[in-house]
Parts: sequence; C-alpha cells; structure tokens
Amino acid sequence: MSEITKGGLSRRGLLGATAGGAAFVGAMGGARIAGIGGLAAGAAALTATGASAEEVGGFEVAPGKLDEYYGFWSSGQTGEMRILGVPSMRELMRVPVFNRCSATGWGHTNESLHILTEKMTPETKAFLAANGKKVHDNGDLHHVHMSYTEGKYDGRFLYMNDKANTRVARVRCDVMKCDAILEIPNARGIHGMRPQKWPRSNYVFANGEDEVLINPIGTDDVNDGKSYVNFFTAVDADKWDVAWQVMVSGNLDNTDADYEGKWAFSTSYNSEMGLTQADMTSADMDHVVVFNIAEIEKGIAAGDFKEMNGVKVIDGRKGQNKNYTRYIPVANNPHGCNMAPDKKHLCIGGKLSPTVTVIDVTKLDDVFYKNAEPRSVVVAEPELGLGPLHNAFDGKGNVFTSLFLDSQVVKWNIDKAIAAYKGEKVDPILDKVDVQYQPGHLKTTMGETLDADGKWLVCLCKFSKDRFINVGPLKPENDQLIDISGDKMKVVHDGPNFAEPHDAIAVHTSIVNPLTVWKRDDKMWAETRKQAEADKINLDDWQDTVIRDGNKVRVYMSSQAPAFSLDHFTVKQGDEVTVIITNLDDIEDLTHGFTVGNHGVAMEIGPQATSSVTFVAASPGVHWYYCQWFCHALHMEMRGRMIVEPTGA
Ligand code: CUK
Ligand code: CUA
Ligand code: CA
Repeated sequence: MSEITKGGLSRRGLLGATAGGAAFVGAMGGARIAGIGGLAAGAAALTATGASAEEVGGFEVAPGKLDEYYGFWSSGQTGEMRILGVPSMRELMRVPVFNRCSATGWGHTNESLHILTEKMTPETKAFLAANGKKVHDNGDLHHVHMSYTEGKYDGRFLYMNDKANTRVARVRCDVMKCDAILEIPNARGIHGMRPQKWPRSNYVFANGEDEVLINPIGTDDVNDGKSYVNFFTAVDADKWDVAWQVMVSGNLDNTDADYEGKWAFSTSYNSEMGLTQADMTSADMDHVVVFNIAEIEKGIAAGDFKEMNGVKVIDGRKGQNKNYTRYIPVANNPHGCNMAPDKKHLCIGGKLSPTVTVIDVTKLDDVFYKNAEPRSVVVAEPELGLGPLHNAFDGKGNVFTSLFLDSQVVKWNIDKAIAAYKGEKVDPILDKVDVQYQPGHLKTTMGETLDADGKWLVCLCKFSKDRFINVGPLKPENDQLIDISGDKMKVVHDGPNFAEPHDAIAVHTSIVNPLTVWKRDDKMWAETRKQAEADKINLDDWQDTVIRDGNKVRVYMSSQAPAFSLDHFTVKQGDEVTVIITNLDDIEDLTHGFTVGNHGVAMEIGPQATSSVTFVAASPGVHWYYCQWFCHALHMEMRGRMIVEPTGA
C-alpha cells in the first residue's frame, strides 16, 4: 500500500488535518467538507440524508413508552459509563467508574474506595501517597462491551478500559454499578479492550497503546524506539486478575476476538516503534497482530514465560519463531478492528488508507502452521472513502464503516468486496450517508454478536459544529441515530453528548434485567458489614448507635423516608468519623442521600443499600447533614446535626 493520493491528498496533508482548521481545508482540497461553510454545508448535508422525521417511523418513543434496546455508552475523558435508551437516545443513567461523582459519592464512599484501590500496583499506591491522594480523579473510558456466552450477550457484566491510568473495570448488570477495577501491570495506556466471545468471556483482552521501557531508566537510550516494548493482556474475567501477557513488537491500538475462541487481534499503528508522530507514520505498512490463544495457554503451562511484576509474560515479538503470534501487514496506521458476525471476516479500518482490510480468519491456521505468507489471509481491501475508522455489521453480510475525513458512513457488502478483490467488476459500496460530523465509532443494534439484527445504527460523531445552538467554544459531540432497516441509510436523530463517548453497544432489553431494589446482603458493602458485626450492630434493622474506638467514631444510622434515625450526633474535634447508613426503605425508586455541609461529604444510599463515608471532623461547631436525593414531601426536613466539640471541651 503506497501513500494516499486520492483527491490529491498526501499522507502528510492528512496528518496535518484538524477538522475545521485551515490545514484541514487545505489538505482536503476540493473534497467535500461537512460543516465548513457553516449553515450552507449543514443544509446540504441534511438534504443529502434525504429523510425527514415524518418519513421514518419507529424512532420516536412517546412519553411513557419504553425503548427496545439498552445503549451502553463510554464517555472518554469523563471516565463514566452511560446508559441510553435506543432508539429514543434518551440518557437514562450515568454509572461512575474511573471518575469521581458528586451525586453518588463514588470515589469518596468507603465501598467505592475499596473497589477503586483494591487492585492497584505498588507504583500507583506510592505515587498517590506522594501526592496526598487515595485514588486518581480521572479516567479515559473508551470502550465498553458486554460479557458473552457462545457469541451472544449474556447480561452478566459490562467491561471497560481506562486509557489514562491503564485500568480495566467491570460493571454488574444486575445493579448497574461498578464492582471491580484492575490496574494492569507492565503495560501503559490500556486502549483496545474486548471480552472473549467463545465459549464465553473467560478473558477480557486489553492492549497497551503506549510504549514501555524494557529496562530501568538509565540502562538504554530513552530516545531509541528499540528500548521499548508493548503488552497485550488477558484478564481472567472471573478471578479479576491478569492471566497472562504477551510482549509484542509495535504498539497496539484496537482489539477484537473471533467467534471460535481461537484468536484475538490487535491493530498496531506504530509498527515503526517511533517515538514521534513523524516516526510513527513513516512506514508504508503497519500490521495486525494475531494472538493464538491455545498456543499462548500451552506456552504459559509449559513455563515459557518471564515473570514481570507478578505477571507471566510470553515473548511474542517478531522473529521468535513460535506459534504465539503472527504479524499481518496492513496499510499504514490502521485503527478499528471488528469481527463480523459471519464468524469469518475481520475488518480493519485503514485510517490513513482509504481502504478496509478484510481478513478471512479461517485461513489463519495456514499462516501459523503451514508457513503461508501472512498477507494470504487478506481477502478484500475495498476502497471506501477517506479516513475509515470503525466497522459495524447488520448480520446480513453488510458492513457500515465510519469515514472520519469524509464525514460519512458507507455501507458495503463483504461478498462483493471479496469478488472485486479477485478482479470481478463489482462495486461493493451499497450506500453512503452524510453524518454531522467526523464520525469515530459506530454501532449497530446487537451488531457485535451472533444476534446482529440490522435495525439501528448509532454513529458517534466527534464534532457537532452547527447542529445545536451554540454553547460556547466547547461543543457537545453528536451521536446520530441511523435507520438501517432498509436499503438506504436514514439519519433520524441528533443526540448531543458530553466528552467524549468513543464507543457504545446496543443490547436488546430482553437480555438485561436489573434489580429495582438492592439485596440487603449484597457484597458491595461486605467490608462494612464485617465492621458492623464486630461492633455488634445489625445492619438489617433500625440503627442509631455511635461507637467510639479511640479517636475513631463509627456512627450507625438508618434511613426511612423522610428521616434519618439520628437527628444529631456528637463527636470531638480531630475524630476520624465514619458514618454508616442503611436505607431501610424497600420501595422502588426510593433513594436517600447523605451530605454533610461544608465537609465535601456526599453519598447515595439506594433502597436497601448500605453506604459509608469516613472523614476527620476538623472544624468545631454544628454542621448540618441532609438528604440530597429527593425522597418525600418532607425531603427538605430530612436533616440533622453533627456537633463537633472543640478539643479540650
Ligand atoms: S478509539 Cu476513539 S474513535 Cu479509543 Cu475506539 Cu476509534
Ligand atoms: Cu431522603 Cu431526601
Ligand atoms: Ca505507522
């Protein structure tokens, strides 16, 4: 694959491109640029979609009516997971994960701190201690995927990555709360992440995007790419620990797994192992790494690994002459990596190349075991438009590819692309639609499972420009809903969204059945329950007890609308106070909260839940606490006093 020359574009021109910037306009030359030119381009784009709301039925969900799909959205640098209804695109819930949350107290309650800190590396613990912190305040959550059983969503867990602080997390689908976070040792910048699809999600695959020094600093030249490696990680999804890692050549961007449990794949845009952008884009070809799961497991069992920071690491770098990995050359700087539900075809977004590379995974055995040429697995490379990033599927043999630079979604057919690659005169492209603007991920309903149903496509556009009233220099993104049930795609809804949903999945409501009220013995507050038992407190009953243990004070209360069991409690200045509240209300949608004025203390206590928070009562006086979750006509009156007696009093 040579440089991109379509439309007079050079690769350098594309790299200098920023949407809306002068460089972008210059680089794009005569190419159509959605959004530039303001309303005119916007209007043209609208006409091009050719659909008005009246023509397209079924996407408007009337008041009181429910959606057909749960949309689970990532939120990029916001660090949370979001739940939207599809097709209404109504935002239903935000689930804090890597971020801290003012409403729920995530990152502040003892229960959430336990989850956030339990599986942290010693390096991070030391860093946080040096900075006077318990947890990182941020995360960068790019990808969210549900657990699978035999290639279908099984409604157990959602898994997600944190690129900023090299973590993966899990959300329980029965309560829609994060219950486990794992910092990945050795790797840096966990980006691509997918659960294994077959036979079930025994592993969550997570790959490191950023290069890591092999030896301690000072040993090798830090400005030489050869001093660095990258890591592919398999997390044991049940034990929630790293099962193994593979050291690879080149970096790793996005990952996916097949439908037979044999392979995992990662795209690499920095096969050059460059340390600057110029070096990372200097080669003509990069690669996709194929991981041979069974061979890696065998290698681990046979002891062919090095232990690094407590993790078993297999050397899968180029030139090892072992069957752990193979490197398939693809056009420079690939991005998206998506396995089709036909169980056969892996689609790789070209990004700097206008093509998608289609790999037939049934041919991979020949590359591993019969010395077949790595590129022999490529069965199609359709030219689709500028900046192909991600691919989605309708379960009918068609692919929807986001074209970042063209601001379009292209629908194309895999069989036709294969025929064209063989030299037949067929055009694989079935349809193109303008989106507003610059799409990244795009997702079809159930499209990453064997149940792909081809009803809706959600296209997550990075820029909204003129699509909404101006809210200042920082604009929302635009998640667009596209009807894909017919031959032609129809954009039917604009959905503004805050920084920065990268990815989403849409899961049929029949698969997800969350509880409406917590179970009293939920393990989320198991540690707190242990402490209560030691204090001879029955958390399942009305509690209003203050226990002093040296300068540690534990305040046990329960809540029942519209009151806390304690209307005041007294502590001494300097006491370490832990407030433990059990919400004894067992009615659906009756959440209470606990906020202490001027103390930065706030937490959510769901129906039948127990939550606790610890702080030092440093300022003497009377501090009111109140319920911050609207619960009753007397919600405002649901408050009490914390009396802090001055030291020496
Ligand atoms: S990446 Cu963001 S648009 Cu992190 Cu999945 Cu491609
Ligand atoms: Cu309890 Cu508001
Ligand atoms: Ca490259």
